[in-house]
Amino acid sequence: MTLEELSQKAHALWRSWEEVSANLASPEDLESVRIKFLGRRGMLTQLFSALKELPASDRAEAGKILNVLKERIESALAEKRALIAAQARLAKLARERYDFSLPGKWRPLGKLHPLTQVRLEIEEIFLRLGFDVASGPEIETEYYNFEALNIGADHPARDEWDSFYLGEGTLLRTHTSPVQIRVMRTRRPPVRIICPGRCFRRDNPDATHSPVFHQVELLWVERGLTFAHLKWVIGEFVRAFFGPGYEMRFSADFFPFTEPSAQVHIRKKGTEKWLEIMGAGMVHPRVLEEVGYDPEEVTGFAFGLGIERMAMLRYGIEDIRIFWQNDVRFLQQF
Ligand code: FA5
Repeated sequence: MTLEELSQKAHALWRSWEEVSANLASPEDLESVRIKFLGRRGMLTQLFSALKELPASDRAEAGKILNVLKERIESALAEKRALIAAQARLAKLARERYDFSLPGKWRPLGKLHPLTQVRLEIEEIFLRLGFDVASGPEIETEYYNFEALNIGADHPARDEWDSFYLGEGTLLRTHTSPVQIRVMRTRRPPVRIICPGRCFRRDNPDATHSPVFHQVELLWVERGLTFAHLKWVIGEFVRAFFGPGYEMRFSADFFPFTEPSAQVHIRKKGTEKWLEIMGAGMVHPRVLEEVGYDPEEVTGFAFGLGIERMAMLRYGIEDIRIFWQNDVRFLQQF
C-alpha cells in the first residue's frame, strides 16, 4: 500500500463515519458504531495495521493522518454521546412534568379525643392560677377512697353496688378525692393542686352516666382560706372555660368530707336552665386532722367536677355514651 492509497482510505473512512453518525439516536447505536470504527477489529484499527505495509519513510506521515482521524472520530463520538444524553434527560423531564393544579394526597391527621382536649384546657386554666397537677392510683384502698374522707362504713356509697371491689379492702376509685389525702399526707400547707383522672362506679349506663368517667379534683389548703376564696376560684374557672356569658349559682349539698358543701350550677345568661357542674366545699376538719394538719391553723376547700359533663356542655352533646364509641365521624368534629 502507498501513502496515497492509505490517505484515500482514510478519507473514505471519514465519509462513511459522517454518513453513519448522522443517524445515531441511542447509546446502543453509539456503542456499535464505536466498535465498528475504533474496536479491536474496527475499520480504523485495520488501517493502523496496514501502516507496516508502507515504505518506512512514509509511515510517520501516514501515522499522523490516522491519528488525526482517530481523534476526530473520538471527539465526534463524545459530542454525540453528550447530545444523546441531553436529549434523553429532556424527554424524561417532559414525561415527568408535574401538574401543580392537581389535588394533593390527603392523609388523615389524628386528633386528641375531645375529653383529652377538655382535660388539657382545664389543666391549663388552673396551672395559670398557680395549681400543680397531681395524680393518684386508679386502684385504691377503702381507707383512701372512703375512710380518710370521713365516709363511714354505713355510708350508702360504701355499698357493693356503687363500687367495683377488687378484693379485700381494694376497689377501683369512685372519685378523685382520695388524691387529696395522698397529697396532703406528703406535703405541708400551703397545698394547691388539681388532679384529673379516671373514676369507676357501678352506675347503669344512660345518657348522663357511664361506669367509667373522668373527674378533676381541686384542693387548696392554706392559712385563712374561706368560702369566698372558693367562690372566686370557681368563678375564674367558669369565666375562663365557658366565657363571660355565663352565671353561676351555689346551693347547699352534702359530702362527708366537706363542710359546708355546695353544688355549683351554671347557666347561660338569658336562658332558663341551670346545669350542675361540680360538687364543692370547705375541707372537713376531720379530714385535715386525719392527714396531720391542724384545722385551727389552716383551712381548705375542694371541688370535683366531671370532665364528660364539661365536654357535653361545651359541645352541646346530649349522650355521654358517644365519647366511648370511638366513632370516627363523631371524633373528627373536634
Ligand atoms: C364526688 O365525686 C365528690 N368527690 C366531688 C367533691 C370533691 C365534692 C371535692 C366536694 C369536694 P359526685 O358524686 O357528685 O361528687 O361526682 C362529681 C361529678 O362527677 C358529677 O357532678 C358528675 O359530673 C361526675 N359523675 C359522677 N358519676 C358519674 C357517672 N357515672 N358518669 C359520668 N359522670 C359522673
